[in-house]
Amino acid sequence: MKSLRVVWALFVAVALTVFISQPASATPKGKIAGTVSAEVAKHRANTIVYIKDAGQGTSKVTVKMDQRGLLFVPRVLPIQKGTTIEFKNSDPVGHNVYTPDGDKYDLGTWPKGQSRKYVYKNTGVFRQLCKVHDDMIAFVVVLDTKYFAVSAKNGTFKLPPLPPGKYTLGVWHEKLAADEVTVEVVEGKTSDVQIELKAKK
Ligand SMILES: [Cu+2]
Repeated sequence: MKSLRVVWALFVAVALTVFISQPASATPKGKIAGTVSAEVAKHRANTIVYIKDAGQGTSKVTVKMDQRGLLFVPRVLPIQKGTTIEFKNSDPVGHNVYTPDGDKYDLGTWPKGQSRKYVYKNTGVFRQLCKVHDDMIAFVVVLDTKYFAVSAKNGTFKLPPLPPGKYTLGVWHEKLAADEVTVEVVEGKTSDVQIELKAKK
């Protein structure tokens, strides 16, 4: 029965290793979700809600922004500092990508099917414009946090799960403004937040 003991010992060793090497996935998390309201219904969409408590490092992900049907898609794109945006042209006409804000880049003009990349190292709001089409516009909002969300058409939003604690929420909208909101995140619960957009002061 020696072999059985060896098998048993191996089993225990493997089980222990698996148990010990588990990441601290039990880190408690809670949620923040809510609704953005505005007098004009269309303004409920595309509001960025984010955690203002800064200093959460940089991101290395790449996200896409398309130019399709003579529009930037999406119109509003929040990202964490360090993120790369790949600008793609899906239209049969040439499009340009430039911003007069912050870094003030001009990525040039390119045809359908091609793309260019830009790495965002600084926070801020970068209007995304096209020198070929005056009325094309999008907003890249570079944040110092990975906890952000964009409101849907009906105004609802949901932040990624985050550790319990007290947070201040910032709100960004291309035309309107809202007061800061303080919210407490409790483990295993969803904190409901109502945000009312008003005219910018
Ligand atoms: Cu264009």
